[in-house]
Amino acid sequence: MTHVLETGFEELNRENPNGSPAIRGYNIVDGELKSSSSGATFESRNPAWVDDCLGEFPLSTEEDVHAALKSARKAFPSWSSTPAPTRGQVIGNMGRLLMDYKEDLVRLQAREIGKTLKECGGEIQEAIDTCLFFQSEGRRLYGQTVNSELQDKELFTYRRALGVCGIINACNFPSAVPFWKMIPAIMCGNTCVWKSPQDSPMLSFALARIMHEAGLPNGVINLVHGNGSGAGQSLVDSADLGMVNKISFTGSTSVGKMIGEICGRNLVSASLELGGKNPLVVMPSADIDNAVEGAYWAAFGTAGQRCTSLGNLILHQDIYDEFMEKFMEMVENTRIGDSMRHEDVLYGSMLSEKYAIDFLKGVEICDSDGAKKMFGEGAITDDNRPTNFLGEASDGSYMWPHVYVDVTEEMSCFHEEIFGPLVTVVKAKSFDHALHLANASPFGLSSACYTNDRLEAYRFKTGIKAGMTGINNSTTGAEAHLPFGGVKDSGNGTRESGIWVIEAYSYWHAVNDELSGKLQLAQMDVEEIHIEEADADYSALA
Ligand code: UN1
Repeated sequence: MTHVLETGFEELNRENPNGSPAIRGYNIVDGELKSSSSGATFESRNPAWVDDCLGEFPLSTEEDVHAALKSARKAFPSWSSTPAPTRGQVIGNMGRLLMDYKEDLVRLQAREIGKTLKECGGEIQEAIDTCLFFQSEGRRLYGQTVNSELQDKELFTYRRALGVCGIINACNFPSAVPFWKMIPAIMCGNTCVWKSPQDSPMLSFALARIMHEAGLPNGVINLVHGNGSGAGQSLVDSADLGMVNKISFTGSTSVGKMIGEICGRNLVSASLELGGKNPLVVMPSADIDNAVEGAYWAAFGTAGQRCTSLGNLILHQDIYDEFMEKFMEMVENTRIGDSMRHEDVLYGSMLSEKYAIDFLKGVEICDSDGAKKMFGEGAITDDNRPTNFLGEASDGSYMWPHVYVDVTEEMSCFHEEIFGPLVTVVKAKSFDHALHLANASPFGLSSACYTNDRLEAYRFKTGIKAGMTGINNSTTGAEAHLPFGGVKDSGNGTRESGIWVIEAYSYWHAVNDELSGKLQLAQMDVEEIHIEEADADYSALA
C-alpha cells in the first residue's frame, strides 16, 4: 500500500492531442492510494477537446465506500479531540498550498470541465477564501455561558462534531463547493467520505492530495471516485446501516429529495443544495445598460451551468424593447470556445457530454411549449456555428446561446431548470406582476431586481421567496462568507458558507454544572419574587 504523498502522479502510456499527460487516479482511504475492489475504472475526458483523456479512475463499489466510511469512523475520535485552533491551522495550510498551486489547478480544472480559465481562477480563489475564513473560525468555535435560575450552578453550551459526513457535489463547481462542505465539516471536528463528481475526478484527486500535504491526518478525508448510481448511492444508503451521520449534497432536486427521504427515515442530518430557476426582474427606473450586462452574464457565464444562473428574465413592458435590442446584440456576438486555446471567450464547452444531452432536452421543452425562439440552434457544429465561435466544433460539446421570448407561467419551460446557455424571457405589466412572476416557479435559490426606485427594491427584498437576492446585480456570484442556499424546491433550508454553515456540521451540547453539592430542582426550587398588590394611584399624575 502506498501513502498518497509517497509518490508523484503515475502517467499512463497515452498520447493526448495537447501533449498533456493522462494519469492513473486512485481513491484515497486512510491516506492510502486504492483501486476499486472490482478493478473497474472510468475515464475523465476534456469536454472541450474530447480526444484529450485526463486519466483513469476507480469505479468504486459499495465495498470501497464502506471501507472509506470505516476509515473516517476510525479517524474521528482523534480528529474531533484535536484542538479546534490546530484543526484551523491545517485548514490554513490548505489555503496557502492552494495559493501556491493556483495557476496549475486553474488549468487542470479548465481542462477537466471546460469552464473558462478566468472562471476557474475565480473558483479556486473561492476555495482559498473558504480556507482562510475557516482557519480563524477554528479559533472561534464559540459556545456560551448561560446563567442558571438556581444558585451555585453554571450552564454552558458547546459545539460538538456530528461524526462521519458523506460529501457529494456536482462537477460545475468542483473545487469551491466541496470546500464549502468539507472545510467547515473538518473545522468542527468531523471526518468525511467524499464521493467526487464523475466528471471531475482528476481535480478532486489533486485537491485531496493537497489536503493531505497540508498536514491532514490519514482518514479525516477519504476520497472515492465513481458514479452517482453506484458509489454515490452506496454512500447515501449507508445511512440505513448507521455508518454515516451526515450527508451533504449539491445537485438536482429529484436526487436531493431521494437523499432527504433516506436521511429522514434514519434521522441523519442532511444539507441539500438543489436546483434553481432564478428570476431577474428589470424595472423602468433601472440603469438599462447595467441590467443588460448583469442579465447577460447571469444567463450565459459558465455556459449557464451554475445553480445560480439566470432562468426567467422578467422585463417590465415599458423597457422591454429597449432592453431586448441591447441584450440580443450581446447574445448574437457571444465569443464561445476553449479558453485554453482562445482568448476572451465568455463560455466554453458543456461540463460533459451528459450535461449537453440534458441541456438539449431543455431546449426541446421550450420548443414544444410554443415559446418563441429569438436565438439559438442547439449544439454548435462545424457547419452550423454562431459568428463568434472559435475553434473546431467537433472537438467538444459546445452549445449556442439560446433566448426564448413570449414565455408565460403556464409553460413548463417557465418552471423547469434548464441547465445551460438558455434564458426564458417573460413580460411583466407592473411591479406587482413582476414580483408575482419571480415567485411563481417552484424554486427559490437566487433572484435579482434591477431598479432605482428604493421602495421597489425594498418590496422585492421583502416579497421574494428566495435564499439569495441581488439588487442591481446578477443572480450569480455569492461570496464565500455569506450564507448560500435556497427555499422551496431549492433545498431543505440548510446553508453553506460563512458562520451559518457551522450549524450544519455541529450540534449544540448543553451542559450544567451543579456546584452546590445538593440536588436543586429546576423550576421547583427557584426563588420566586412576588409583586405586592398594585394599589398605587397614578390618576392624579395623568
Ligand atoms: C453552484 O452553482 O452550485 O454564487 C454554486 C455563485 C458561485 C457558486 C455557485 N459562487 O454563482
